[in-house]
Amino acid sequence: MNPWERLRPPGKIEDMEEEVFTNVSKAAKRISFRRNEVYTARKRELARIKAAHRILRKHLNRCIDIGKAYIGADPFYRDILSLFFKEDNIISHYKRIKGLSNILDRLLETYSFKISKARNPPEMAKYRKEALARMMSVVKRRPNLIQFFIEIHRFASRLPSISKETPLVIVGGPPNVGKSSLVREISTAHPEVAEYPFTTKKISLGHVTMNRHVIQIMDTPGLLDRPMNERNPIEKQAILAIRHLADILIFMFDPSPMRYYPIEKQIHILNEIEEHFTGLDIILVSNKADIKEIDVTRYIKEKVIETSLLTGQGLDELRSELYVRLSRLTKTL
Ligand SMILES: Nc1nc2c(ncn2[C@@H]2O[C@H](COP(=O)(O)OP(=O)(O)OP(=O)(O)O)[C@@H](O)[C@H]2O)c(=O)[nH]1
Ligand SMILES: [Mg+2]
Repeated sequence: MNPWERLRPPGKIEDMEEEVFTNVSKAAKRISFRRNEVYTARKRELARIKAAHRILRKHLNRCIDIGKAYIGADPFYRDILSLFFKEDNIISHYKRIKGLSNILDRLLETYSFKISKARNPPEMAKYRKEALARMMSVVKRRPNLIQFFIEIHRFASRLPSISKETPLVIVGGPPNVGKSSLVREISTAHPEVAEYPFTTKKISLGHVTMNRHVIQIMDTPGLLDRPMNERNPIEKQAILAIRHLADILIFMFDPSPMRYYPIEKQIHILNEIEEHFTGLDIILVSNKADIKEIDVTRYIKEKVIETSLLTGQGLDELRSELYVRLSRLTKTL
């Protein structure tokens, strides 16, 4: 499960300000005249500051929930987030938001007390204005802090929702080999496909039903032929997905004249993955059989399935191979 998918982001400061303003006046209007002017004024002023507090607290609570979700998230999600946001920042910003919430609570308490003790309506109005200004400035003085949580939410809530109970197959390999095309072809997902490399910048998840069992299949950004520690955050998403989630990796080659890398480099990427993830179950696929120029099997001892997403060649073989491998997993079928 993606712990952010059901969370709402905090509003932008301007929107919060507007929401506070409308709710403050609504809250006062809801209180009709009772007993006498002083009594009514007091009730209205208290309602106003409570409304402001409630709205601001709601938005800060959303930030807190986003931070809490990070702290409790599965390591996969935490690692993916740390590629784009510094872990220390997430934690320290989370703590600062909690601090601000306490300040807001204290302001409400202090001014509720002042308003209840004030003797006349002008004095109450003065305290209410002061309270609203101070409450608003708690958030207005920290626009970057709120913005940080808006951005984390924007990124995190769009990450795929992964089930730990269902088998997960990752489709990986060099750029432009047809990873997204395969995921589109065999699963419910519709990742973007284009004739140029580096089209996929984010992981995405689809589902495939096989003999009434649902499995997850993940598209990943292309991997470059370079050492693990030189990979950029886009590629690292693929690596993290393999590390944390992969039950099986479908590694694809491009033997066509349009290949981004010569075959030796494509194999080198595979070797690096194998070295890094010993024991990982890998299905090798040589795609674009319809325009193949190179026979990958000449370079590799292991079984390689030849597929074409244009003609459908090899897809049934790939499906049955996948099923056989999945049947060996304990968590599955
Ligand atoms: N002829 C032929 N073209 C294919 C085949 N599979 C994919 N393509 C084409 O190859 C290009 C790249 O396909 P993608 O599915 O975007 O490749 P990718 O591996 O996801 O690429 P990145 O996300 O950029 O790493 C597209 O123009 C596809 O239409 C195939 O089997 N045969
Ligand atoms: Mg792609």
